[in-house]
Amino acid sequence: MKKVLLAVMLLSLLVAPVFAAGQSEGTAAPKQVVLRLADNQPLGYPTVLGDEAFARLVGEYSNGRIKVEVYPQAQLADEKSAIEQVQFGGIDFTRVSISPLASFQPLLNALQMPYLYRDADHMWKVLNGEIGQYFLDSMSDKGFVGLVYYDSGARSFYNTKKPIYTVADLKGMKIRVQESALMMGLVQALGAVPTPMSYGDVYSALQTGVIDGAENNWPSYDSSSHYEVAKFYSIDQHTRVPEMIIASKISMDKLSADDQALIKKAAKESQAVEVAAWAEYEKKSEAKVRAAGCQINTINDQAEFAAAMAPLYQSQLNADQQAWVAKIKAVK
Ligand code: GTR
Repeated sequence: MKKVLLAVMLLSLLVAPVFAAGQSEGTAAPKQVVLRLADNQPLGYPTVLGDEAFARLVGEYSNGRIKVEVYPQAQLADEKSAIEQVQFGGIDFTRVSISPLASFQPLLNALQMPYLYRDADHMWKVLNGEIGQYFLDSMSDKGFVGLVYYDSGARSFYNTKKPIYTVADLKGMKIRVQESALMMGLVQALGAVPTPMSYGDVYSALQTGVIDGAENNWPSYDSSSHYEVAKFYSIDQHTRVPEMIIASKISMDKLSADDQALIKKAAKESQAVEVAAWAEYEKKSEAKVRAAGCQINTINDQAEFAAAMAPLYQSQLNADQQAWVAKIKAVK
């Protein structure tokens, strides 16, 4: 018994300094936990507003005991390395596009196939229903905890050269894609040349002609200032790629079950803030780039684009993912 007591005392001496931060000596004040969240979008961007709502709610539900610090604008890391660091517990949370996340959990590709959703309502029914929850839960096999989906609208092509009306117009164009095999395949299927590149490098690559174009939603086209150097935006809305906040499983496992639950609840509740901000920002961004003189055209024959990309449903997906796609399409 004495030995056990001694061991416990020794252990507490060793461990005490680690947990001492934020706890004044002699009081029973609970120790403060500080967790970091990385986002590659700037302050004021809808996802960052969502992150901040999440942080606020975590603070509220834990009576200030858990503090989530939001680091926007890729201050902590670019998107891919933020995911890697979350996997290793170096960063506690990150808000990312599920495109690069699918390199870590390929199942996610089933959620972001070209022209998969009939419209935004269909996507939200899927994401906020049982299917979406299954995919969030699937992240735990890979060292993550999937917390919530955020809106990211629909992505379209833009470039420095000319308006795109048909698939043939894209032929041979060098198009930057996210670091994702599916996105590479998508651009290849249209006869263009995919160039995977981190988001932060795209502006100068467009400016110097290393690439001819890229693809993204209105808010990113605006906030990245890509519209300044790539003036032709052609609305084909080839894909809706949701975004997700993931937590590090290593960080979450250090917390009590109650704390994990309050974090999950706060993340889910922050979705409403992001989605509302998204709707507003999308309109503002479109108006801003139009006013800045960008040449914007709508691609009338989206079916031509969809047909060119249809083989990806076979070539990029295994049987399991294909079965999920069928379930997603069946959601009414
Ligand atoms: C944006 C997304 C970013 C990043 C970027 C990209 O829509 O919010 O996280 O994935 O696209 O194209 O790299």
